[in-house]
Amino acid sequence: MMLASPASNSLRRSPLLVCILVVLCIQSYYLFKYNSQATTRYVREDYSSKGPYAPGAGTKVETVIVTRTALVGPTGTNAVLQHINVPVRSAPIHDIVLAIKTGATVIHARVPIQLLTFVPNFPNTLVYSDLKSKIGDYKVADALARVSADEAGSTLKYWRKLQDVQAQNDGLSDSEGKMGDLKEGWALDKFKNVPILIETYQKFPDASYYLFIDGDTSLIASNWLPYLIDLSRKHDPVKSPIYWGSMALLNNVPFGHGGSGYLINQAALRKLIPQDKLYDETFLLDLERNYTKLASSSCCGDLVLGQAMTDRAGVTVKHKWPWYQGETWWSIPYHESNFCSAIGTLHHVLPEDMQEIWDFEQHMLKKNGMDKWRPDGWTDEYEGGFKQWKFSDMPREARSQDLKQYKNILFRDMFDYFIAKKLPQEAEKDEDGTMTQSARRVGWDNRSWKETEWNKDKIKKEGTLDWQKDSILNEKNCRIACETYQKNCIQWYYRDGICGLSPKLNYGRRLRNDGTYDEWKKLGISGWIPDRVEKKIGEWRSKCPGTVA
Ligand SMILES: *[C@@H]1O[C@H](CO)[C@@H](O)[C@H](O)[C@H]1NC(C)=O
Ligand SMILES: CC(=O)N[C@H]1CO[C@H](CO)[C@@H](O)[C@@H]1O
Repeated sequence: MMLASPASNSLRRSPLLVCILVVLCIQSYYLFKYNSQATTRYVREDYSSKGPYAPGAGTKVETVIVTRTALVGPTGTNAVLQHINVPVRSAPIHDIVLAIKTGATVIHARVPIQLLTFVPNFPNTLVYSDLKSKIGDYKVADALARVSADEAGSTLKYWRKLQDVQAQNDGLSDSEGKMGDLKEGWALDKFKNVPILIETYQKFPDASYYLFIDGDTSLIASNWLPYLIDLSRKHDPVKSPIYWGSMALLNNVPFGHGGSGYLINQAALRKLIPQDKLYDETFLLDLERNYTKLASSSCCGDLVLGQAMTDRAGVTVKHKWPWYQGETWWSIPYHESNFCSAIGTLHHVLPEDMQEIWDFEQHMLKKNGMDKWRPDGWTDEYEGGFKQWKFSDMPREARSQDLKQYKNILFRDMFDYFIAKKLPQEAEKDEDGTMTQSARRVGWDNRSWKETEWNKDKIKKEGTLDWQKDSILNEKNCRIACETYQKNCIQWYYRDGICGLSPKLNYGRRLRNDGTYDEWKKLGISGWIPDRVEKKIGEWRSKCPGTVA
């Protein structure tokens, strides 16, 4: 007797059904196979071995195909690893080399998010740390590899320690991602800037521009192409030297602040390192030794670089704030002086801020209708980097294009996107029930103290007025100082004996404390005067281009 299920019975009876099932099986096999390969494919240059500018590389670009495999569930659904949205990317800029400086103890906390957000817009990017390593497919160079030990002195102890730790698996980071002693890491940092400059120039001697930033610097990537086109029209990058940044001054040495980023063009680099000396190791060693020696008795590497540019190249940094600036969205003092300006760089950017800034850029590109913008004369070959878009030799169309049509992303936009809705809006009652003009936040630092800070020492100065003396006594007096005695004050901050008053708008952030309300109060209270804030923002906004007053 044969036991047969109804299904196998019907199968036997219907060869057509069998046939259909077999076809379906084969089809789903191929579907599965196809889906598990190459859902997303992208091509990028292997800049770290031989960039398109490297000697001998010619115009041929070495490429690495990165294939990302999607996980395919048994039902054929792509479960994870898919891009949720196709990112909006502005044009990649190949003719600028981006050099990121970081350190082994912070690299994993900072650099990966840079690589995932704005870095792909700068295909020729080099990452420098104090320990050779990799992040994904990106090579990380050791910026100290060429530093002269006899000039650097005892600080290099820590560098050797890092290498021992790496070699012996001695715990560069613990399971919570905390790493080493930051202070020691900082001591090495000042030796890096000049060697990074030398190596970056050697790797890409034909680039028009070199932009140097830190691991906690963010760029508004899309603003950079129109910026560099405009700059190149005014100053030929191979003939007219440029060293631009946010100028700082220490011991009378002017220099571009490192975290804010500084831009150097080829003409300026040639003045520091003549072209015929580019591979002259004796010359380069001499140069490096001179500035390593200077670094060992100096505070910071960006200052040493400023000194080298001034002394040897005869090029002094030009102050180009706020395009280059040292704050992030919540620490920027928004004011008439920056509100309508385009943003080039942001600094002290926490990893989570970096993601938000990237989201903000994508939002603005779409909002401004600039997501598909390309300069006149741009072709697919430039897009892929197969043909070099040289700023020193741009297509004629780009030279005469009206760039005023381009809508840059402004500080105003950042204020609107991040802050406008978050600011406390409602003026509050005082402890004794009287209405005040201020909205407050307890345990919050809005950084008003960065503008005018009244404290115990400052009120001792001759000519201090009574309201200024009183302002440091308590929160109420500080608030009244802002509301009543300073017409241009729009926000205040009070903490034990410190009263900060500011005519600029700063959002700030929560102060860290796990304690009680009273302890929060000790940490500080921030107040804004909503009516004045609204009025001021309105005034600043009316001055932005395209704004009807
Ligand atoms: C290094 O310093 C020495 C002594 O001041 C100077 O003669 C030499 O030209 C410098 N070399 C470079 C490459 O800066
Ligand atoms: C987080 C932060 O920036 N805190 C600052 C608060 O204000 C005091 C001065 O009043 C600064 O010393 C802190 O650094």
